[in-house]
Amino acid sequence: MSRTLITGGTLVSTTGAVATDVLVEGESVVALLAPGTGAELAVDERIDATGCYVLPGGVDVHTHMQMPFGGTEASDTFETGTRAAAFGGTTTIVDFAVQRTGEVVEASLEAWHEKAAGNCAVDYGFHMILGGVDEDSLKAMDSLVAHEGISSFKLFMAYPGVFYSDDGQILRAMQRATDNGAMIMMHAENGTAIDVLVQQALARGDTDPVFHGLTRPAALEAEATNRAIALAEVAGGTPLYVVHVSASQALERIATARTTGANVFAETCPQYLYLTLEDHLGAGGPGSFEGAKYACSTPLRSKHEPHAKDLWRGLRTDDLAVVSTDHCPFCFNDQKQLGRGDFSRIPNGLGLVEHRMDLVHQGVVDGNLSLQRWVETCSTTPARLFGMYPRKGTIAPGSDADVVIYDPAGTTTISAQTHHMNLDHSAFEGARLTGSVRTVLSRGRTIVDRGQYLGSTGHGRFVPRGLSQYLR
Ligand code: DUC
Ligand code: ZN
Ligand code: ZN
Repeated sequence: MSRTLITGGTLVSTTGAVATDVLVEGESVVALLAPGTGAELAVDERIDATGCYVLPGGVDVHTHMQMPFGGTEASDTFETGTRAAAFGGTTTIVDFAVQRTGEVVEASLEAWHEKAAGNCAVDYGFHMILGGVDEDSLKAMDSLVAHEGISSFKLFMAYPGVFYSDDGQILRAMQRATDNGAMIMMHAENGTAIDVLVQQALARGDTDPVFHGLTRPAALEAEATNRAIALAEVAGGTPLYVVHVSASQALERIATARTTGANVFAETCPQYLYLTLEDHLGAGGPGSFEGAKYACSTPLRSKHEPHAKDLWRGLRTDDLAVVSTDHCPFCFNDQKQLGRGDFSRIPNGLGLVEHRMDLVHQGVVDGNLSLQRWVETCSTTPARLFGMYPRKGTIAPGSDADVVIYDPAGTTTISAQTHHMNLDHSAFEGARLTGSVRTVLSRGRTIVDRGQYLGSTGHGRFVPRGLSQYLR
């Protein structure tokens, strides 16, 4: 079995940053050593990490590779999307397998396995979207938890006629999850009220991309978040994870629930920390279609309100436990054009899987987050929340040797010209960030080094997951 010693770096974990050497044997970490003490060890390779952070590979628990949505399909395949993830220091993704109304859950899961198997550059797991909650899908939840390594289910309070579940269906799925231990992930927006606002806007002739955001007000995210929390309580304390939180008011509901000790958790995404309704969704002003690049749901929020500041605070206080990406890319030149003249037809989603680690590290540089919290929100907690710890999310003897060597003095410039996602634009075009991914190991194998891809399609394996390890 090949042995690699990573020397000279600073190991960053949830508890701090300590000069440590890391010994890898085969696919696993086997020892943490005081700096320099492995000089006599027989190893096949020494990686000099002097001046760099050494951190557990990123875990992005919210991606949609090649998902059919909005009349088209997300433009990254498992192959292109996981390779891009690797370049950005993410070594595990958890993607959403999709069951639509009328489909058999197990068959939908199998179809997702077929898309991913043999195509991934990094390891991957699945959550299951339940687009149809009925007797069969409720039963399937038990079997997926017990036998398939799927321990989380996403429901939608938005998108009536597509993925939407009503409150009765949500309650029933939550009751099932209370019994089998699964996590319910919630897209919390009041979809039926939003649909009314959308129809009214279109009838007025308000068709620009900015109306995508204006018809999805923060109050309707907060209302749905509150309702999800109440339903989880009524269902007996179901573990609840609110996805893509964008609004201060929604965060406030989550924080309140957490003060009662409820097992309520939440994530946000980089777009909500940096991009705004006015400057991005409203880019170019009236008549411009540029903002379509930034149409995602939940939407970007107003820069005149304290959403981004509150979200950074939520990350510091753990009311937001995770930063994921909701990676769901659609190309501007064809796919996003579906919504020209009608914002409601713009395929919803941004492509960000490659840049999450860098964008959140920039928060460390800017003083919004500690170094430890960067690792915690981007790697360790997502692994724990979704039943993959300590195999993922930590550098410790026995864990998978998923390791990122990160140069805090490097620079990353984001551009569609240089990124690796299958996407013809970037939501962060031209952004210059402090810090850069230097080397990435996935299960002991170097898959990225100084901008060179050394991995291979099919290296990534399915990760069966257990129940959440982050419950209170
Ligand atoms: N939101 C998005 O922006 N894209 C995919 C699905 C979702 O909920
Ligand atoms: Zn969603
Ligand atoms: Zn999503």
